[in-house]
Amino acid sequence: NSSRELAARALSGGTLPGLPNGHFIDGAFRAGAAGRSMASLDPGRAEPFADFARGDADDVDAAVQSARRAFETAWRDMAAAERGRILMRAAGLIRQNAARLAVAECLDSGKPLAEAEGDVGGAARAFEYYAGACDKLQGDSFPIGPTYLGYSLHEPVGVTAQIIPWNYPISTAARGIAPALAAGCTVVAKPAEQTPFTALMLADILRQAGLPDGVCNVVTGTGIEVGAPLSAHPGIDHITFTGSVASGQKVMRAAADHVTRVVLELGGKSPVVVLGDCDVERALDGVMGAIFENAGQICSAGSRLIVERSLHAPFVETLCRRAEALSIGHGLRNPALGPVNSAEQLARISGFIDRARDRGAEIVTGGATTTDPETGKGWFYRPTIVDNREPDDELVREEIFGPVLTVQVAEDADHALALANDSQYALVAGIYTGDFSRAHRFAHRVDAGQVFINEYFAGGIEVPFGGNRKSGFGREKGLEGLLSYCRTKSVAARI
Ligand code: TXE
Repeated sequence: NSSRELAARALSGGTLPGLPNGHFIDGAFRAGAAGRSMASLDPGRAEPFADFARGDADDVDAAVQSARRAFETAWRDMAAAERGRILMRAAGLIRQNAARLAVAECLDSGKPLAEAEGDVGGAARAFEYYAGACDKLQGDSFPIGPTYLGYSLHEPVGVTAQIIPWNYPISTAARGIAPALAAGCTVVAKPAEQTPFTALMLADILRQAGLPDGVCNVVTGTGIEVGAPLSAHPGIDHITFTGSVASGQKVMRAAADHVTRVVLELGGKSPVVVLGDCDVERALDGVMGAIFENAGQICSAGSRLIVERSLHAPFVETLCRRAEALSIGHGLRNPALGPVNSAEQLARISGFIDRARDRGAEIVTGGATTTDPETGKGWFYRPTIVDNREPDDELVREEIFGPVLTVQVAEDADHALALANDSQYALVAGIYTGDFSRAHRFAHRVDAGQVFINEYFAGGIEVPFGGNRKSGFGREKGLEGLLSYCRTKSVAARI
């Protein structure tokens, strides 16, 4: 199919010709105020493949002003059905441009091509879902007596900032931009400096779909030079941030100065509980995907396996065999496991494992860096499993953000629940069991924003997503994600 052909060409040419270079402000690509640029690196080869604009506070300011103007003159008061038509056209254009978007995503992030294709499909779904929701944002009426009229309106909050990480660039952009636009808000998006291209391409697609100039702007550059001035800007009314706890805390502090609303989607250390009565094949597939998809660089990765003692030894042994059989290579060759995103991530993962080795950890498979077998290049880490970890071990407590699974042994379902809840994070949790009651008892008692039963990562744009504890707060996706971009105004009248 066309993305495979385009991938083959990008692989031999080392880049994808025609990638955008410039910020997208007020409906057009333009160089930054300071005219600087920086390079994006292909993680599969550890080499630069394209330049992009390196923005600063002046570019942020231009984008916020453009978004404010567009909010007041073009978007807030457009008929909701017309907003929906534009978003639906954008969904169609995302699908038409899926091959280019997937190859760009793959070069930028390193992820396997099939996963990038899945992310692009998910981005189109987000626009379809919220396109249909634009004209259903209805308020309430209130029973305050026969001589009164009381009702509420869902107004758009205004200009929103979207600060996006490098692990799911297009899907995180889409799941924030689509509901913001549907609610009648305008957008200034800042993709991660490691993965700037698909957000820019998405903004251009929205223009082609008929989005008025200035409604969706994208400023590229670093967290310090673009993200920080964006989150501190007095013209921003709402910030959606996805990234590390440390950067999320900085964003929240900056937002406090102007009492700006924030939604924070931070890290995770999510448990996958496997009980002795489960469908073992299903659980094996689920655990493999939970930790090795996107090389484990997923906020909701299932990085803590908690397995009942009766299953422990054979389950871990089969996992090891499967992990060792995963194909490794450049994302554009569509392996099972691609590189990690950066040299920094690779060093971080290696650091965790080297320290664990010094503590005498049982690294039952993996535990080493590697390279693309075809070229000897790239930032790769072997799929790694560390058995019999204690709850207070660094590997169990900290988000590693790589293909590293820890194993803890549970005596029974209650013990498994206690281990699952013993974390500073609470993003998602998974359970594999054949017992319906046990599954739902776990779902009620586990601390998580989303629970997966018998299929890890089940769900889609329809299902609210977000965390508790240090995983953040606020919910994206679903209708709750849409309401996050609205503020309620109630009206009471004596009649
Ligand atoms: O994240 P940052 P990093 C976790 C994961 C990873 C670690 C470090 O554990 O190993 O974070 O990754 C922008 N004001 N996650 O350092 O810095 C930045 O430019 C405003 C989990 O790359 O949080 C980028 O656009 N913005 C995670 C975005 O924040 C700032 C996804 C995320 O980068 C900023 C990524 C600032 N002061 C990493 N500093 C998840 N939840 O999925 C940086 N940024």
